[in-house]
Amino acid sequence: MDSKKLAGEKAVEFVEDDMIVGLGTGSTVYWTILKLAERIKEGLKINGVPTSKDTEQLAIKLGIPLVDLSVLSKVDLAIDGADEVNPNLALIKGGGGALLREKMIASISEKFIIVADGSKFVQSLGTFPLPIEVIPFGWELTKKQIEKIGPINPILRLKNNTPFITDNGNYILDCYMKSIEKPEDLTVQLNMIPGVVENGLFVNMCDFAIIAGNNDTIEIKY
Ligand code: ABF
Repeated sequence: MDSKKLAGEKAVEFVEDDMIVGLGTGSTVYWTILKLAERIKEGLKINGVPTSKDTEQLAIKLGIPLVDLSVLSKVDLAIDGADEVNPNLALIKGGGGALLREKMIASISEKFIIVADGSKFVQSLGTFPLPIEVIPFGWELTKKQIEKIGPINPILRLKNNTPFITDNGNYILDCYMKSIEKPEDLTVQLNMIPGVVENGLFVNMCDFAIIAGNNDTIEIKY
């Protein structure tokens, strides 16, 4: 079986009746959402909170009941993908551009589960470019401020030769580094820069990661 499908579907085993479930974004959690919809048809009672407009549309299409984040103070369980996962379960997320809503929902979730195929599990973060969401106003200045932190090499993300716009109307700077030695320090440094809305480092947030390997194997990393 496709390893994204295997990891994505496995996460549904942790969903229970009456939970508020954070619905992540991306091609792995897509399988989680499909499976959840199946379970709902069989009688599972949950409400979902989508982390992006794409996920919201998918959930509506599949008949998953949704609840607005504004009326919540917590989420029971959030399930999401990642671009990189290290052995401490620090993550790079945001390759799909949804990192801000993903982080907002993960931050109020009692449990946060990552689903990924084995290629995402790395010894050290940073091979995947770190996405940073910035406000369009003065983004060039924000980029210069980010560059002062060190050799981070932020590049404006483009789509069809124009800036990629997030669901929140912001831009993304993708940062090319060799490796990120201290993700907890870097996330604080980045978020202190005015103009930075959020960065794609998720540190001390993930409770466990469901990693699917070849030959239909699954490993749960705590
Ligand atoms: C989202 O989807 C992101 O934070 C991440 O960029 C991506 C995960 O990749 P995939 O599509 O491979 O699941 O969760």
